[in-house]
Amino acid sequence: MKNLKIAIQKSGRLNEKSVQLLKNCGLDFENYKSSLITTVNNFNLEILFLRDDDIPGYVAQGIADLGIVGENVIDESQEKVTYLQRLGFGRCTLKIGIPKDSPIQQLQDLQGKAIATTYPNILQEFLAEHNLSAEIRQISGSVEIAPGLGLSDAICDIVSTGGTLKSNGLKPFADVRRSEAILIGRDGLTENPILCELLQRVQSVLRAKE
Ligand code: PRT
Ligand code: ZN
Repeated sequence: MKNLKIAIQKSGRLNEKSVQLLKNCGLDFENYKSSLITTVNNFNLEILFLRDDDIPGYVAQGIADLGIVGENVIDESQEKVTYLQRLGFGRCTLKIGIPKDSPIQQLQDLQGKAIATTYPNILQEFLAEHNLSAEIRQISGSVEIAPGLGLSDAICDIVSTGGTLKSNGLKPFADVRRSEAILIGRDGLTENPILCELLQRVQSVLRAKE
């Protein structure tokens, strides 16, 4: 039977738990840091190690059959993929943050303001849902320093402990969306027997953790 390919994050916050989940499923593979693809010795699966941002696109195009990635990244990519299983790790919330001494008090106060983010699509959707228009300043990282530099009135970024907001003189203002790691698949894969076996193993690993 033809191997399936699963894309996981190469390095970063989801890498270790993604690798651990696959190992807990009984999959035997070498986790070489330098190789971008590895074959599982005892299962019809190959593992691709990618930047998380590339995973939804690879899966949507069918270059990978499966992927493990944060919901925030899936949403922002606007790629069409199938949610197969919520994985319960990588939990975080995309939030709007404002300076501690900001005059902004309610959502309406964001009208016409500048908001810095690496998530322009999700932010745009959130603003539209609330009938707001704001200037979205898309930057590629270190979003939390933007207000202090005068680049924006607010930010929209991932928060987990809130420590980064705090240490940059910001406070959480509104929740935009929650996120956790998700096992996704390309469309039309659901009947595949290799996937069915893998999904059963993933679900029993998750159940054992409850
Ligand atoms: O290199 P690559 O592109 O693959 O990785 P990346 O740098 O884009 O992502 P990475 O590894 O930082 O995060 C991968 C995924 O983990 C994210 O897409 C989220 O789904 C999830 N996740 C969970 C987080 C966090 N928690 C998190 N705290 N992603 C980012 N952060 C950052 C956030 O951007 C902010 O700078 O941590 C900071 C805030 O953390 P606190 O604890 O100070 O609030
Ligand atoms: Zn990324």
